[in-house]
Amino acid sequence: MRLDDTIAAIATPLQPSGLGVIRVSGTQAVEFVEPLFKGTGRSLKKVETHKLLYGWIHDEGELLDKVLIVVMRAPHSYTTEDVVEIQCHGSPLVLRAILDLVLKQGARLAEAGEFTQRAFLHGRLDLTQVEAVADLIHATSEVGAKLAAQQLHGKLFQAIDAVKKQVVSIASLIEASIEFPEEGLEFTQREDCLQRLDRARADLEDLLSNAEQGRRIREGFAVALIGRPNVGKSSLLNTLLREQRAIVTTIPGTTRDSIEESVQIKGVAFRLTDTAGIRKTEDLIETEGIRRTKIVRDKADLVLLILDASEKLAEEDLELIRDVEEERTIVVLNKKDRTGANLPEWYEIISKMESVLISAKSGDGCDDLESCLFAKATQGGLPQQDEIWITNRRQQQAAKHGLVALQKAREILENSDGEEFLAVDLRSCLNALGEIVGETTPDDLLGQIFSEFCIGK
Ligand SMILES: Nc1nc2c(ncn2[C@@H]2O[C@H](COP(=O)(O)OP(=O)(O)OP(=O)(O)O)[C@@H](O)[C@H]2O)c(=O)[nH]1
Ligand SMILES: [Mg+2]
Repeated sequence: MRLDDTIAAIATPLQPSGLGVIRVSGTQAVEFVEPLFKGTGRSLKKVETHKLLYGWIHDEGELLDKVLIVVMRAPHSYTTEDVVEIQCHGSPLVLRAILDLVLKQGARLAEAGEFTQRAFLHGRLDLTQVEAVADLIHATSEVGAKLAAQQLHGKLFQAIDAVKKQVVSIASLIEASIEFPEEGLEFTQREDCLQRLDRARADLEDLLSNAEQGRRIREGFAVALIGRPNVGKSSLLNTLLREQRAIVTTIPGTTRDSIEESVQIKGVAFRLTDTAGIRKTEDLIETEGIRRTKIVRDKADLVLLILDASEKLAEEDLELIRDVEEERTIVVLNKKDRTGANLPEWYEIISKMESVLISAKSGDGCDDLESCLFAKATQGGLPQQDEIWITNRRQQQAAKHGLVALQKAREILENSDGEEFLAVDLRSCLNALGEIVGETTPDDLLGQIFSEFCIGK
């Protein structure tokens, strides 16, 4: 991708809104916007950096919109290049017209994530911060957004950098001893190296210990709503979403395909999936639906097993009860309104499992169910203030590789065996850590990360 030209894009959504922003970045940013702007003050080329200017954007004299313009001169901008941002009214037509004028002046339409990519390539953001930008934009929960903000602030970069520095210090001790092999590693040096290795290992293990939970917080906990037909799965989905999202009818087998929607409970995101009711059927579409249900159930972080408390247990219910894994399941006893708020007579069968009596129809008991979901999801911990967690698989995988390399290095050092290979393991650890922050990340992976950004970011 080129770095030497000037790029432009609309940075806000194309929907009627109060404000819209067009962003221009590159050495000719000011030059391209200057002829389009009529302000009260001096020419854009001479104005102070970071100062808001009021005026009009015009197309050869014809007024397009009243705007505020800010020039941010290199290197004090998001991309570290000269940046001009035009704040106009959030009209999709006006935004497109202004962007077209900037492009006509010679700017190139930016690709998805290209502003952020420039910030990364110019060293203003490391790769964890780049990912944090995307995470913050797409965050679906308060806790997820807070973790992304910590990462954007550079906390994960600092944590990884600290481990890297320790590994570098060990590597230089070892490399010195390789240069003078007749001297070898002295006892005190070996002890020193071992201590440093253990500290680096502990720090990395610490970071990794919350990674799975961090990923669930970022993505939202996957919750599968399962049960036999007609127990009220779709009704429950709608009640938890506070929206009539799924079709509900009295006919068993209403839901054929899985439906996924996100909901936030006490600041944590849950991805609820309503599924086709499980039963024996000859119907081809329903059979496929049931096959999908089982996949959703097996992949879910948490399962809501829904039973109709107003009826006797059916063979399908018993089969489902037998199949569930207790630690990730909450049994939902639905249709409380029909039982006079009494537990069903068969309650004994599920009494050892966590259960909540609710009415999906009236919403009665759904607060308790939400609390139960929240408690179960956060058993694995919640980030404390200022705490930094790894939140994506890419970072997690690389950190694991780093840890394995450190463990190998430790074994070699401990057994005083094959010290010539120590440097190899330490370098492979540094390589893995470098991948997390973007120093040694392969180009295709970088390309993939930026392609997932929106245009204008
Ligand atoms: N009285 C009462 N009826 C309910 C309750 N929840 C659901 N129902 C009714 O039960 C019937 C089935 O509800 P659904 O939500 O479609 O059930 P489902 O489990 O999604 O069914 P399938 O999609 O066929 O698997 C509908 O008539 C609902 O109105 C409840 O809490 N109380
Ligand atoms: Mg349904």
